[in-house]
Amino acid sequence: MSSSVVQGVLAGEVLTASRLMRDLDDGSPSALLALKELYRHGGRSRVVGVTGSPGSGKSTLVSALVRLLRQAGKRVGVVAIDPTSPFSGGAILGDRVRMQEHASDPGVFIRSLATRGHLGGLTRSTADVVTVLDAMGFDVVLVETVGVGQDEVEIARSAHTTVVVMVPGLGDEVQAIKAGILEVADILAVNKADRPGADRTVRDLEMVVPGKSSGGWRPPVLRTVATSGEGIPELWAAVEEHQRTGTQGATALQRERARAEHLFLDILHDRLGRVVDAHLRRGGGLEERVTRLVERSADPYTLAEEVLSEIVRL
Ligand SMILES: Nc1nc2c(ncn2[C@@H]2O[C@H](COP(=O)(O)OP(=O)(O)O)[C@@H](O)[C@H]2O)c(=O)[nH]1
Ligand SMILES: [Mg+2]
Repeated sequence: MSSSVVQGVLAGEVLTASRLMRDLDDGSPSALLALKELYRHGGRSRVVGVTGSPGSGKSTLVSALVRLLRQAGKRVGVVAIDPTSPFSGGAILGDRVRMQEHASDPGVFIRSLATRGHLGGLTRSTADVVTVLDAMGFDVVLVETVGVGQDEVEIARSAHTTVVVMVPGLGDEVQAIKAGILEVADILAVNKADRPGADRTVRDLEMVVPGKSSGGWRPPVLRTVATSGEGIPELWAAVEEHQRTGTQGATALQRERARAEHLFLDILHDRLGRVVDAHLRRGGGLEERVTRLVERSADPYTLAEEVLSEIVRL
């Protein structure tokens, strides 16, 4: 089963890929086997993260980028992550509507992920979907995430280039600094630049973006109007410029190493966590240990060491 799935994904079969993504979500062992093989066929897609507050226009911007890339003959995968979807279904539906013009285009693959109800965490599911899209041969994979919370920052870190989307006049720049989102920005897009206050926001952001990195890159602050497509070619030119800067010297390799290390450690920590959970469930030692903690007849540090030594002995 797994090898026909692998062949199908490598051949770019949409149905095979969709089924594999669903099976991965369900934790299917044969899907994992296929993923293991697919990873080794990947590494060619350029992964671009698009992150920012809800309503800042990320989906519209992604859709405009898809249009531009399709005109240039590129095949594009899109991963849209939205925290509100499991409750209403509305946000993902909204994204689908915004991206509807691409829905029947065979050169575009759109996958929506909900942030809740996922096994193994959002970062992992996203990474798995990106691995599949990469193996399918998409030139570019755009990952849309809401720029709040640790998971989203982690996802931004796993992209080759991360675009942070802001809007004029909301004091967003201050919030961005607080949330640490500027640290992950390779490019800042002040979207809704058709609204008042865009100049001011661009100026404010230019004052707070970090200086040049060791690779010689300083995040540019660009204005976009995602609804009209204004500034979108310039935005993509900046993405390409960032990737070119990265490919001179060591920075591209450093980024690739950081992405690989990040994914590897994430999987390892996840697996170790599962080993610990399974051990506690099997041994039934959890309840009893909690009782001792509450009674203060034991401390959590010693009990954690005890559990680890039990696992290592196995
Ligand atoms: N005026 C204006 N509205 C925009 C622009 N980009 C997006 N919007 C609107 O902002 C709303 C939210 O956009 P959406 O792409 O769903 O934002 P997301 O939540 O960040 O994905 C929609 O009504 C869009 O039509 C823009 O550049 N200018
Ligand atoms: Mg959206």
